[in-house]
Order: sequence, then structure tokens, then C-alpha cells
Amino acid sequence: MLPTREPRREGSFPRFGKKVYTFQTIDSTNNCARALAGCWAEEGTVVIAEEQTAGKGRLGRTWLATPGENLTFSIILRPSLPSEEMNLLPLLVAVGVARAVESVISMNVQCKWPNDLLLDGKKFAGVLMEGVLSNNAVDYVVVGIGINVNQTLFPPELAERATSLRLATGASINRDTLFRAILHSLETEYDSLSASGFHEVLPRWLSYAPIVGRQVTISQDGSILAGTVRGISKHGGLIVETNGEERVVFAGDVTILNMEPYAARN
Ligand code: BT5
Repeated sequence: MLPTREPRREGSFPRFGKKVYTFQTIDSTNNCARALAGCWAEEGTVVIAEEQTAGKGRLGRTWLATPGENLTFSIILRPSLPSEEMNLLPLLVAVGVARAVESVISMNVQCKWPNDLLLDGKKFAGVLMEGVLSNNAVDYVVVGIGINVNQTLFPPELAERATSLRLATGASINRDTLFRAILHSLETEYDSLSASGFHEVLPRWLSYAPIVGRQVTISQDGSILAGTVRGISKHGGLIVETNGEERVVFAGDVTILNMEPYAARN
């Protein structure tokens, strides 16, 4: 679905959020951003909605968010990247979001491979990246970000695993301030890509995700792989040692075994 009205223009953002399409209700901000990207919308264009009727997670899963309490938005990117580096973008986005959130709430955020952000071990945000390739290079990417901001009640199936900034801090968060901080932080991270490529992104992401050396299980299409994490590959896969062999995994849900809370970063 394409927006029917003129985008709101925000003078304070250089590129990310220079054009923001705002909806009260939409099926999915990612769907709208993809339609816009297909019509040559500029890099940095944002679609944000108060309510999504079909908010998406990865692999056909659903993103549930109470209308009016959270942030659900998508950004169009047009990176000059070979297709095999696309899986690194969610890590860059996670770092950008983590930094911005930390600047607003003064708590340590953790990143969980491949696309989750956690507070106190519970998920408060997820990233859904949908890319279109042409000639083995990235044509455009839509990065969808869902953040539980002020929601305090979750459906029973999520209650144990989900949290929000408000639940974690005990304070209501100004969504507009957070949104601006995130766009600014994402633009800064994204600009560092052109300057120095991904090799600086990985250590930054790892500083939010002390997963190396941990015993994990990874569930993927009904099968379970168990092993020890050895690192992140140069293309964003998780390197897992299992039975003395290293394997690189590009999709799946990771459970960290014997998970004690991540140590605070300095
Ligand atoms: C994600 O997928 O975490 C990516 C979520 C991206 C959502 C944004 S909102 C704006 C944009 N437009 C969209 O349509 N989507 C993006 P995944 O890793 O597959 O996690 C999905 C799973 O997280 C679900 O199956 C639930 O178990 C759980 N979940 C759903 N809603 C949640 C929430 N609000 N908080 C925490 N966990 C949730």
C-alpha cells in the first residue's frame, strides 16, 4: 500500500528521515517501504506507523505491538554492497539502535545474533531486513525495526520473553526523542560503512554481544545444531564449532546455554 498524502518533512535529519511517511494504520511498514523503494524513493526514506495489522518478523513470523505505545518503522537503504555482505547489515543496524537506546535510557543493551536486541535478557526490539538484488549486488534494502517502548502488557505467549524500555527502566520514554536518536545513530553507523567497510562493525557488534565461546543450540527448519560459538564470519554468519568442525550458520534461532546475564560493558 502506498501512502496517499505528502510525506512529512523533517529538516533536522540529513538523510535518514529527511522524508518520513507517517500512517495511523498500515499492514506492514516494510511492505510500504518496499513499494516506495521499487518506485525509486530516496535512500533514508522512512515509513512509520502507529499500528500494523500484519507486522512481520523473519520467516513468516508475526511482530505484535500495541498501537500507540511503541515504534514500528522501516528505512530504505541503497548500499553499494555485494550480495554476500547483505547479512552484515542487520548487525550494523543493531549496533545503531543499541547505541541510541543506551543514550536515552542509560542501561546496557545486548545484541543477540542475528537480529534481536535485549534488556535484562529479554527481547525489546527486532530487525527485519528485506533486500532486492540485481546483478549479484544489492539494489535496495528495507530495514524494518520494531521497538517495545512504553508497552507494559504482552500477550501470554510473549510475556516471559519480551520486555519494553518502560518495563526495564520503570519510566515512560518519549518516543519522538528515541526515534530521532535512532535515525541519527543509524545514519552515523551507515556512514562509517562507506568510510571503513564492515570490518569495524563486527567488533562493535561483538561488544554488545559477548557470544564468542558460549555453548549454544541453533534451531533451523526443525533441526537443532549444538556447539560453541567461535565468532562471526566476514559475511555475518555465526561460526559454530560442532564435533571439532567449524560451520557457518546464516539463519536460525540461537539459545545460549547456561546463560548467566551478560556482564556490563565499560
Ligand atoms: C523480528 O523477527 O524480530 C523482526 C521484527 C521486525 C518488526 C518490524 S516492525 C516495523 C517493520 N514492519 C514489519 O512488518 N516488521 C518490521 P523474528 O526474529 O522472527 O522474531 C519474531 C518473533 O518475536 C515472533 O515469532 C514472536 O515470538 C516474537 N515477538 C513478536 N512480537 C514481539 C514483541 N513485540 N516483542 C518481543 N518479541 C516479539
